[in-house]
Amino acid sequence: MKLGIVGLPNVGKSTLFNAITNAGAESANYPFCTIDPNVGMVAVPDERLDHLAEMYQPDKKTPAVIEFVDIAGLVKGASQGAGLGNKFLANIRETDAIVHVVRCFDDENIMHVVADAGTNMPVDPLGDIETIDLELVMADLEMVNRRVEKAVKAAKGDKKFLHEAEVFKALAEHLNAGKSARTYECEPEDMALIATSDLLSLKPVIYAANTDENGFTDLDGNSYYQKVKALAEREGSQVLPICARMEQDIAELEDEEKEMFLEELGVKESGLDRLIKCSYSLLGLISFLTYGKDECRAWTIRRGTKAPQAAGKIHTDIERGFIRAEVIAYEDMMKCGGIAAAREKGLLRSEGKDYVVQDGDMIYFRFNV
Ligand SMILES: Nc1nc2c(ncn2[C@@H]2O[C@H](COP(=O)(O)OP(=O)(O)O)[C@@H](O)[C@H]2O)c(=O)[nH]1
Ligand SMILES: [Mg+2]
Repeated sequence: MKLGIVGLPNVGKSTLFNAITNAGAESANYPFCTIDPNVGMVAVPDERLDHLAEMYQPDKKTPAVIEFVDIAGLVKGASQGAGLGNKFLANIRETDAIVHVVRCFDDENIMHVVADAGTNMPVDPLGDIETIDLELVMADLEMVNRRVEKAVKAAKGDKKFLHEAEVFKALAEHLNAGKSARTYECEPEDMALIATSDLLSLKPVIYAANTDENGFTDLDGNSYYQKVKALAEREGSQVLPICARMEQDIAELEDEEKEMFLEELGVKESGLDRLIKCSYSLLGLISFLTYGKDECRAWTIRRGTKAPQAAGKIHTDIERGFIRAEVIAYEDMMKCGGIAAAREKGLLRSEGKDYVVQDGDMIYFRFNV
């Protein structure tokens, strides 16, 4: 799973990205790393996994991970090739969702750049969002127009392509009005067809409103943040206040120091942890857990995945030779105070190949190959 961090220059993308990769580097037992300077992996925080690891003291504890990409180079005109233009857009195309960092802080020492690098503009979160969105929409429009042309041509040989041409023509009109594919409304079958086209403006978005320390402690009084929040509500997107600079500091702390620091701030989780969790659920992802002396691990699946396919995440042999899944819900295990106690109460279930795996299921797969 891959998330692209996008936004105008100087809004705090790299600061946030550095916080993410720093946090990753600290976690033991997993090759978190900066894969290349712009790609980093981070563990999905999961108290359930932490607790299982405390119970089992396994040789290895492996969290679920998400990949983040710091995508630089987007300015006004990128879809026409300004900045890093097309290279940047290609990078976004490869992601599953977008974290759109929006500048919600004042600082006269840091230029607010919209188009060309030499001009400082007043801070304007909604204007920034519109600028970025419009570039994505313009890039999409070009793609959709090409798709219409192709479908029209194909329809000459086979009438079934007429419908496809109509669907994309209607979408092109929507984009042409400067609106994101995300907000386009149509029949589910048509949307499924549109979804095959890998559009940038169709990707789910989280707005990360980057405030400064003061703005972060008084969000109600932070008019920049309030504007972004209202916009996110209107378009049904997620919004998360974050102070990238502070996150960078937090990410450098040891676990214990981190807890103390957060306590002082009066928050339970760092903004980064919230961002990761929010991204995870935005993508429709859940985790199931495997446990034992050698390894405790969280595995990522899409909501709705059935037991054999979940097993296939561990190994294709387990999917192929799937017999059954022995499942305890983590919550049940906790209520009983342990696995043995949960089993005695009959809470360890034997599930077959049609079982839809739930978030927090602790699973032992029986298989035969
Ligand atoms: N005052 C202030 N400066 C910030 C904040 N977040 C980032 N910056 C600064 O803004 C500048 C640009 O940040 P950077 O992360 O490189 O932006 P990018 O171009 O979006 O990657 C850097 O000097 C950061 O230290 C913040 O919350 N408050
Ligand atoms: Mg940067």
